[in-house]
Amino acid sequence: MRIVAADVIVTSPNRNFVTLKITTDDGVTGLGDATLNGRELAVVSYLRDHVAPLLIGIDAHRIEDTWQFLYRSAYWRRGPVTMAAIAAVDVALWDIKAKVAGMPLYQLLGGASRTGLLAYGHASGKTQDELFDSIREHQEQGYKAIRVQTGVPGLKSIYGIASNATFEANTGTRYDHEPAQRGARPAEEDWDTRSYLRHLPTVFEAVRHEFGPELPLLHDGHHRMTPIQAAKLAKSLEPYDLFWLEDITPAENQEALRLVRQHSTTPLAIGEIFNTVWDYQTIIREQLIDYVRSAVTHTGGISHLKKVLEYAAQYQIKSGMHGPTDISPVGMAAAMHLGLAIHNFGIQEYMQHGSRTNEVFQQSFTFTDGMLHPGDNPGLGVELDVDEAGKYPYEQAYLPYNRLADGTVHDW
Ligand code: KDG
Ligand code: MG
Repeated sequence: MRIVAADVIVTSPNRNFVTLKITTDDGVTGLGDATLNGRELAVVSYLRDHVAPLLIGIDAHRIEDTWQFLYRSAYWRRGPVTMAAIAAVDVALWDIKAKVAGMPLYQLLGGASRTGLLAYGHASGKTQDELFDSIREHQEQGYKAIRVQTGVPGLKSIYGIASNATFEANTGTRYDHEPAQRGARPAEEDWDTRSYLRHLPTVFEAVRHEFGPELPLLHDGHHRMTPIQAAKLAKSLEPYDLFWLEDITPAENQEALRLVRQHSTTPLAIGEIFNTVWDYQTIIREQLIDYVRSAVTHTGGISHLKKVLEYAAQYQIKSGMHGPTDISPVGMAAAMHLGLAIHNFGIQEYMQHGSRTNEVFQQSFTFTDGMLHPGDNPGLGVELDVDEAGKYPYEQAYLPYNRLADGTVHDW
């Protein structure tokens, strides 16, 4: 079964997505997500100009060999662009193999280890009232675990707070459709770590008081603290029993988490911007984290992320795969098949895509009573409507960034 075509499809229904579609000589097609938020076209070029021509004629069943060929023959290893491109090829080939086998992909990964995947959604509010409303709204949608992000007094706009969210009247869904705002330049936000560190514990105290001790609560620090500030934050949130505290320091410095561990038992999650097992070497071996945040889309696909998660499993570290709206439905389905099959699944992030995205990508995965399931269609269970995708050309969009009061550019 030889590959005869590898097409890169860019579409922007509610936001930009890059999808690789591989076709074999017997007409089977497979999809892979290659969306790199804010840098989408770099991956498009990598795939179109350098990878697609190499795929023609390859045996589509040789997934591991194709992975190793793309990773090693390039000479230039790792990095988000390379690993997103390899991920798209890998996932598309798994999709094809599972379709040919007539099975949902999770069956080829070892079969189901559970009946469904616990998902968490994003609640947020500038004020306490808005935050409480948002938590209730998520509970009404079925979410059994909730990420809490809050405004900070004195700061005008903060990433991940509801001003970015859009309410879709036709579906009744609120979704964060463009944290990467469309436009020629990134939006500028403000930041003050000391105010944030003072304010956040008061918010979690109020949330626990209102919603009780059972509800799993998560929080994302978006890489903004120094190691000692991160340690202080983890310690101050300990009484509120978080499910996890995410990205408390910039990800490059793995050793930073040693200091945090010395001061707190708050569980830690990191890795949404990591792309290989090497990025996890210290923090897995030294047990400095509790959850691996990598997405299939950004970590070399199912083949590589499965290896990372098997390594993590030896240290009782679980998965917490990245699942914002910039992971396409193809990438989300891949995460669900992998999450259903592995033993050390922890939780899956799930923000809901907008209705135009759902028309472009027809999906068989389900979200019921707070649990995700990839469905039982052969393959990934996602198909791309190419005509529908063609209605929405690429639009330049960037994630916002932040500056301190004196104008200094701060960590993401
Ligand atoms: O593309 C980056 C965003 O998706 C990211 O900022 C979202 O931090 C995020 C999360 O945890 O979903
Ligand atoms: Mg995050």
